[in-house]
Amino acid sequence: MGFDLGDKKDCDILRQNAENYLNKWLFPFPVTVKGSAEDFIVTVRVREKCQDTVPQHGFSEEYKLRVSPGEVTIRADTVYGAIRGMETLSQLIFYDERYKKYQIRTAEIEDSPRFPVRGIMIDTSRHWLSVKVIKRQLDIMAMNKMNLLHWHMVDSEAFPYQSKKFPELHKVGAYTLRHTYSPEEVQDVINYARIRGIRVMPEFDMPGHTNGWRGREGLLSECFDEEGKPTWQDLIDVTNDTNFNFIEEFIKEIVDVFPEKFLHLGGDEVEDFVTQCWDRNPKIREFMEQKGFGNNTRLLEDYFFDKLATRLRRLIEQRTPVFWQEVFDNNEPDPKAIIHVWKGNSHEEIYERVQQITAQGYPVILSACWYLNYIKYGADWRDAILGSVPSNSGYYYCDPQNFTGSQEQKDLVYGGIAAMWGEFVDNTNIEARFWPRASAVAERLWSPQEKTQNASDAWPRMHELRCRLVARGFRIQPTNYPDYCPYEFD
Ligand code: CP6
Repeated sequence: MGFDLGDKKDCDILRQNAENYLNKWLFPFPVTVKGSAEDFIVTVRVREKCQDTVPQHGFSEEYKLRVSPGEVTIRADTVYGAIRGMETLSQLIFYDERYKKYQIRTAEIEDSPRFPVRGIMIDTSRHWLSVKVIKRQLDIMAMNKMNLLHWHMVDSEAFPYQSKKFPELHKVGAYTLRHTYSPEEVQDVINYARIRGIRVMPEFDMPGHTNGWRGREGLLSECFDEEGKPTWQDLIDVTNDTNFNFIEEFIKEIVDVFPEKFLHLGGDEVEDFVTQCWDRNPKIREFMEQKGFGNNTRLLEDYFFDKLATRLRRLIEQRTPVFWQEVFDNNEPDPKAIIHVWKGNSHEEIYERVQQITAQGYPVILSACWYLNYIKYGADWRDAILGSVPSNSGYYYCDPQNFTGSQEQKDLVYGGIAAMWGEFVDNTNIEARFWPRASAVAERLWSPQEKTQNASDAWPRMHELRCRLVARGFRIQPTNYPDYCPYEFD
C-alpha cells in the first residue's frame, strides 16, 4: 500500500499524514483490498493549494472516498478534506477472521461535517500538561475528525505561557520554570495541530481568574475579606490606564504567536470576586464615584469590556473575539463577538440560552452540555449527567440546534467544545478521561442529525473506534458497557 499524492507530492500535510497512516496507524499490517492485488495505491487528488495554509473557521473538510477492487481514491477541495478521508480509509480496515488477514471494506463515501467548530478544551493552569500529552490529544482529535483545540492557557493558579515581551509573568506566575511553554513549544503544538487540520484557539481569561498574572506589578486590584484583611487577588484593576496599555501590548504578542483568527478573552465569573476586589477597594470606589457609577460594579464591568474592545480594535480587526456567556448575560459584548455557552442545568435550559443569544445575532459555541471534568458512575456519554434529569440526556443527546428559531439563528450555532477543566486532571489521566467521552461529542458535531438519533446505534461505532485507538496505543477508557477489544492494551 502506498499513496499517490499527484501534484501535491511536496505538501507537508499530505506527506506527513501519508507517512503516519502507513507506518503508525495502520501498523505494518499487510492490507489488501478484497479481490485486488495484495499491493495497492491510494490516489489522492486535492483541488486547492497546500502551501502556507492554516486551518481557519469554515475551512472545507469535505472529501469523497472510493474503495473498489480496482482503485482507492480520495478527492477533496482542500488538503484538510483529504486527511479526513485518509482517517476514514484507515477505519475501513478490519481483521477478516475467515481469511486470517486484514482487509479493507469497499465503499463509496461522500462526507462533510455538520458544524464547523468541533473541539476540546484543555486547561494548563490548574495542572501543567506536557507537550507530548497535548500532541497525543491532537492525534486522537484527528482520529475523531475534531478540528479545534481551545487552549485555556492561564488562570488564577498558574501562568505557564512564556511571554517574550513580559517574562515576569511566567517567572512569577508559573508553578516552576519547568512547568511552562516556551515559544518553540507553543509553535510546535500549533504546527502539530495544523498538520492534522486542527486550529489552536488560545484563551487569555480576563478581567477575572487573573491571579496567575501576579508577576505584572499593579495589574491586579487589591482585595479584602469581610474584616478588611487583604485577600486573594483575582481581578484586574481596570481603573488604571497603564493596565490597558499592558493588555494591548500583551495581546499584540498573542496575535503574532497564534495564527488562529478566534481569540478567546474569557470574561467568566467576574462577579465571584467583585465584592472583595472592587466593592471593598477604596481606590476602585473612588474611581466609580468619579465616573458616576455610584456603587454599581456592573457599570465598571461594562467600562472594562468597552475599553478592551476600543483598545484592541485595531488588533481585533483581523480577529474574532470569543467570550464566556457572562459577558452576554451581564454586559454588552462587541457586536463581532462569539458567545461561549457553559451554564445550564438541563439540555432544555441550555437550548433556551442558545435560542436567546442567537436571537440577538451572536454566534454561539456550546460547551454547557459537555463538561467532561464532571465524573460519575455510568455511561455518561449517553445517560443522565445534568442535575437529576433522567436518561437520554448524556453528551450524545445534546443537539446544539435543538431550539425553536429561524434558520439564521440555527446557522449562528458554530458547534461545540468538550471542556476538561484541569483541577483533577494532569498528564496521568487526561487521555482516559477525555476519550471516548469526547468521541460522543465528535459524532454529534460531525454527523447529520437524522443519522444520530439513537445512542444504541452509536454504541457499536463508539466501541469499534475505541478499540481501534487502543490498538494504536492510546489509553482510552471503556465505553462503560461490559465489553472487550480484539486487541487489549498492555
Ligand atoms: N475556571 C474558569 C473554572 C471554571 C470556569 N472558568 C469552571 C466552573 C465550573 C465548573 C468547572 C470549571 N474552573 N476560568 C467557568 C467557565 Cl463545574
